[in-house]
Amino acid sequence: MCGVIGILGRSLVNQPIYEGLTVVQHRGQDAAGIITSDGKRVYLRKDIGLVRDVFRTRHMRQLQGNMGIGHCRYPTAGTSSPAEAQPFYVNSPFGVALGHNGNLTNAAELREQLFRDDLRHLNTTSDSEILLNILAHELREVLGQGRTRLTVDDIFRAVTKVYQRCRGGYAVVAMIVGHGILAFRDRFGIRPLIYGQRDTENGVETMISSESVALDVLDFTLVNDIQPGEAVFVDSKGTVHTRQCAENPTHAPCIFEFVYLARPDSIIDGIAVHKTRLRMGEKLAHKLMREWPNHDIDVIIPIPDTSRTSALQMAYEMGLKYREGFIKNRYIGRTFIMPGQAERRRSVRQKLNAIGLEFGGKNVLLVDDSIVRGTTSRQIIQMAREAGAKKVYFASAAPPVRYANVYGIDMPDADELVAHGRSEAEVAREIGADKLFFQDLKDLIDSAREGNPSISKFDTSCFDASYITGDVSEDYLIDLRRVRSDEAKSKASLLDLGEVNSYSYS
Ligand code: PIN
Repeated sequence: MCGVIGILGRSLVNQPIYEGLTVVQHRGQDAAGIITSDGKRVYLRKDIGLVRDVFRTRHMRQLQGNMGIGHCRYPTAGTSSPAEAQPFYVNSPFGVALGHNGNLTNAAELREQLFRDDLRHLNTTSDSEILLNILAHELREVLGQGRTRLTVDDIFRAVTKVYQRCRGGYAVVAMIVGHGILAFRDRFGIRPLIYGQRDTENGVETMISSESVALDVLDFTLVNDIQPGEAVFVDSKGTVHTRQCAENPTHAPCIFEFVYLARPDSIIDGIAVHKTRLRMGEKLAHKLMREWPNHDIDVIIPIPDTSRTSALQMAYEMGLKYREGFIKNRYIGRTFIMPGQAERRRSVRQKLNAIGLEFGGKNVLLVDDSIVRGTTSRQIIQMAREAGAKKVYFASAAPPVRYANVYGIDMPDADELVAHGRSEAEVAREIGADKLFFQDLKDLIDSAREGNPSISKFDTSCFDASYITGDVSEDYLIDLRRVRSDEAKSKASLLDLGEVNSYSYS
């Protein structure tokens, strides 16, 4: 997953883009980049690392101009190297830069097309480079011969072509030098994208962001979510143009944003993430009480951080004590987004420590937002036992994650998911829980939908294998496995040591 920011301002945008990126940093901590333009030149800084480490004062000084886009990245496909950091830039037509969050499901076919038909060479494994080159190609096509400026119509026609060619889940910010900032979101609206405005003494500024929380923090007022298949273009004078550019747009946002990815203080497609997590806790509590009316749970303990909201509401509904029993070392990265099983295993112990007196002699219900690989869950249950718990029960605020995600979440391959091919009882055994409760998928969907009843569908593919784009074949998943396995990633990063990227065409 990744975070994107775009700003068309009335003064330098380097600082607000930087600040916006720090707010969406939870979406990707592997690499960061900002590209700005003063209408004549572009200025780009990107590298591996956290936003605060990638940008130094000397870089910020060079990022001149009133428009720009920024990106923070975790590699969902491809490798981790400076060359794969976003935004990407091509110099024709005009100079176009692009960053995105998501994953293309027809990337292989598009690569071939770009090389054979559009005569464009790609030099990385990133889908962003594909999207950028397709956008640039289509902008060139709509422009035709002899014209030297794009009209708003041209830009929207080019986006229409991009939608016709690119399948999958993607939320894109782009900058067309001398023209403005462009943002668009796949026709299912799988990945989130939102925009807002603020007044300054020099006029109105517009900001695009993966999540509304960045608008809040930078004092922008939310205008709207970019609708599935919609494109928003902010011209260099600051006027906002919007148009529906896709055929048959259907809204099916990714439900995992609400489970774990998004910050709780964000509102996505009109749904407050925090409230969704409260409702998830409420519904899970009711399920547990239905299935186990005479439970002997003494205390509910969240596994920090995301699960706290649901765990608190569970405790409230069940009339039980809620206690913080695990203390997190906040100076360590999130387990979910650290490549490599060995590192993952080591990091859990460094990351969490149990407060013995909350566990001693008690039957505890541990609550987490989800169970993915099950490795952390297993170790945490073990920690609870070592801290003296009598019985360790476990509740997952999400249903069992059983299938790969192909729309931009760095979910492991299905074989690495503990619930893949296993019943709930088998998962309980695998992770060592005395009892295990999963959220029902219907309850998860209702938890989100109650926030905006006009959304009738969500992408729930990692729970039920129903891939909303309808083009995910077994062959595609096998190919994905090859790219995503930990082994593939570690091999790729070895190849990248020289920071040289190449892509060969058969
Ligand atoms: C962790 C959020 N959350 C914790 C991510 C662990 C699955 N894992 C998904 C649970 S935090 S495992 O709140 O951001 O710290 O099933 O793969 O072991």
